[in-house]
Amino acid sequence: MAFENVLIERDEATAIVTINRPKVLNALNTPTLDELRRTILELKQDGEVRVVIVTGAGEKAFVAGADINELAVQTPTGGREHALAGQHVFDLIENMGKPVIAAINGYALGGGCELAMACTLRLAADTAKLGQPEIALGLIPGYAGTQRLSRLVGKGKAMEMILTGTPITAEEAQRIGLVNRVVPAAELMAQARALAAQLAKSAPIAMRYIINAVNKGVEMPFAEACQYEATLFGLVASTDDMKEGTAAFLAKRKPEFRGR
Ligand code: CO8
Repeated sequence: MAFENVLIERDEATAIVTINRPKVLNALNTPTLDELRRTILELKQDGEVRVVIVTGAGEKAFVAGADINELAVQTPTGGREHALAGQHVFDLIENMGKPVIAAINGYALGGGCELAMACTLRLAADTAKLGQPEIALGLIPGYAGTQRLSRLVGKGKAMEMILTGTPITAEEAQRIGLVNRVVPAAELMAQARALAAQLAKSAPIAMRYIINAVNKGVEMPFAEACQYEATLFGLVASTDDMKEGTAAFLAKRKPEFRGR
């Protein structure tokens, strides 16, 4: 697959997806969102790909938000459709069943912060800035930012970030749980690739169930979520990977998981 605004690179079992509109700080316009949607669907189906990294082209931005040129001329019905279309793409990322690492190499604002939050894990360069500045445009977040941010950092901090629109540093983002790790900017991609390579060695079906159990479980009552976890636990016990993992432990050797 070759796209204009989304680049895809393969590094063994890792796929690196780069949002590539550096002249506008990788702002997400409609064609870019659609390319991202098609990329995620393709990588989800690709059995060779076990982990995905999402990053932005250039050194300045991960993604500086939805494309404001499009927002400036949107209609009420168009705005709703646009928001739903973006939410759909981000849902695909959150639930693709493989770990998706956001390598946040600079500004992650508005739709960019929402994209990072849809990813499974977030690594930020120490130079990155994250925020939901929509309020300054007379807007509100539309790609599920009000929901994912409050789930990640709690209602109070989410309210503050969205109401003030003031971006926060990577360090502050780590402190409040918005990113998992902060690394020196020059090391960001190497560290993201190393984390991806580590995850790529894990049992793919178990990783899929973990992502599913956490994502679905946080939306359920606790007791129901535990039942759901137990069902997935039963299912994972049917895999060759479970047999391999436990046998390898007992034989004091490294497991080789095949995703079966
Ligand atoms: N959309 C379009 N163009 C952008 C965007 C954007 N989000 N961000 C930056 N650009 C463009 C600039 O216009 C500029 O273009 P040009 O060179 O032609 O003047 C170029 O990128 C470089 O940007 P700056 O010159 O502004 O760079 P600075 O280093 O001075 O500033 C900032 C960097 C602080 C990141 C600044 O560019 C900025 O504030 N950008 C906008 C950030 C923002 O408000 N993002 C939120 C957008 S709204 C959103 O994401 C809503 C998501 C949900 C939508 C739901 C569907 C309707």
